[in-house]
Amino acid sequence: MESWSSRVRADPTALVGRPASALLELLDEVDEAAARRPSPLLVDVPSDRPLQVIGDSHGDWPAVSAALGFARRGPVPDRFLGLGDYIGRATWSEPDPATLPNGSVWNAAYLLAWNAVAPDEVILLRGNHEASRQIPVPAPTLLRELRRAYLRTEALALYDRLMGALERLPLAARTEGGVFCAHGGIPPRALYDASRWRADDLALLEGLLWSDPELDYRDRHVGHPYSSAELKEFLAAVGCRVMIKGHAPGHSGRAIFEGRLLTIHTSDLFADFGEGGVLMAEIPRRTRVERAEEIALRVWAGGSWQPRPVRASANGAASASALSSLSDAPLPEASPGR
Ligand SMILES: [Mn+2]
Repeated sequence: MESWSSRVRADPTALVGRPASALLELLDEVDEAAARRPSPLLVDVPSDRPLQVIGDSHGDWPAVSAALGFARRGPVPDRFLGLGDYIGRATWSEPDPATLPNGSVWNAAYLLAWNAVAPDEVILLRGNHEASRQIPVPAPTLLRELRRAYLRTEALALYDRLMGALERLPLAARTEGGVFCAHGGIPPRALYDASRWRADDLALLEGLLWSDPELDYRDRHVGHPYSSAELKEFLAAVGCRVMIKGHAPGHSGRAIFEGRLLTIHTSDLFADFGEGGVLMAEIPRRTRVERAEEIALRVWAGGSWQPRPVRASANGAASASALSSLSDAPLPEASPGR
């Protein structure tokens, strides 16, 4: 019989309605593939092909499968990179809302299956939600989604296996052309030198996975604001000139910090933030990228990916509405669906 990993690659919902043994079989294949290859914290990505990048997807597997389908449309697939936060629907309703669609489970299974068979072409970084057992996030939903999708008695074991697979993912990537990719921010200054990075360093996790540019900073209980000057200094230390990230959505789709920092989100949850839309970014096949405006943005509209130029705002502030409902920030009373 065809493996579960190949069935899920063809259709992320292949697991829907199937017993837990199907997901476990898939995770066995994912674990075996991971055991066969090195697991660096910082991945070096060749710039011999375009790199298609997605931001926070939070269970929006229709957007993610459309993005990966675009990256793999040609005979030689573009490389593809996920900036983390594949899980967690952040519905904020308690205890188990009927609207919770289990999307985190199918999204994570789909991406892990692709990463297992094509690790050099489908690169997945960790987001703060993938590190939520090291640094907790408020109201995470993966366990609740698993309890809806499977028998309650099976959910904890599945949660442990799925989180275990996600916790192996690298923390950051660096393209040959000089684009640094991470979920949220930059490490503390003592860790600008990536040879000092250690897997169990919580300060490293906090900096890369939780921090926000000072323009979007709002206290999330963890993470630090970073300035344009600090970003510039860090990028020079790792041999890069531009950074692409997800996480704080206030400037999603817009370049800030003098064209050095681009934020994207790839989820219906964040379609109203920043410049708006479900976004994908193409880092061109180029040996030297100097500015975020050289990155090609696409927005999902009417069933296809439409080009949209990257706009730079010198140091413009995020809109008040964006700042008032940052994901993972302390929550306003009424924020349905976030
Ligand atoms: Mn995040």
